[in-house]
Amino acid sequence: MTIRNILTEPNPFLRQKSVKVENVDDNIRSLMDDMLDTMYAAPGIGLAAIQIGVPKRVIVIDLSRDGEKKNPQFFVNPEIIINSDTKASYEEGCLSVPGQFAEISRPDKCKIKFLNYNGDEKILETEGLFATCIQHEMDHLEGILFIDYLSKLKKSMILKKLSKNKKSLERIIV
Ligand code: GNR
Ligand code: NI
Repeated sequence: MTIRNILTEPNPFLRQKSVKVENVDDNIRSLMDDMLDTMYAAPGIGLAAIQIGVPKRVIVIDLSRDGEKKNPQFFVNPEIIINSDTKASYEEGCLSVPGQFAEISRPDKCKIKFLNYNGDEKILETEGLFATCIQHEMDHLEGILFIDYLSKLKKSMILKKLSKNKKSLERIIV
């Protein structure tokens, strides 16, 4: 179990499409363990493998609150079966877009099919924050970030801030 470095925008890696996992083996389970540690350390409620530089269709999510029992959930090759027509909007953030938040509207319920930690096929109906989070993570598998849903102006303002922060960080490190 290792805490890995999280890639941040702008980084062309984050725009890559992740590939399907052929077999949920010990290598994939080890990746999921590292992702969970990385997500808890950040801290965040979800993480896609591409965020630690691995372009595979793997997601971890834990929506348990502080002080509650941890509830890690693993999703390999997730597919949306049905999205609701009704939308809900949540203030989203992303570990790959640090310090930036915006209201994003998405279907408020979605039914997904995926493989779990053991490679068993599961179907799950999600709503509320869970539905938002799984859709946010599934976007990462396609190289999409929540800022892509914003107006050109808002998006460019965020990207400008991120580049500025990255440059000042580099100055501190160098
Ligand atoms: O930690 C996270 N919080 C969050 C809040 C609202 C909507 C989505 C998220 S996911 C984010 C972690 C992350 O970047 N996952 O890719
Ligand atoms: Ni994210």
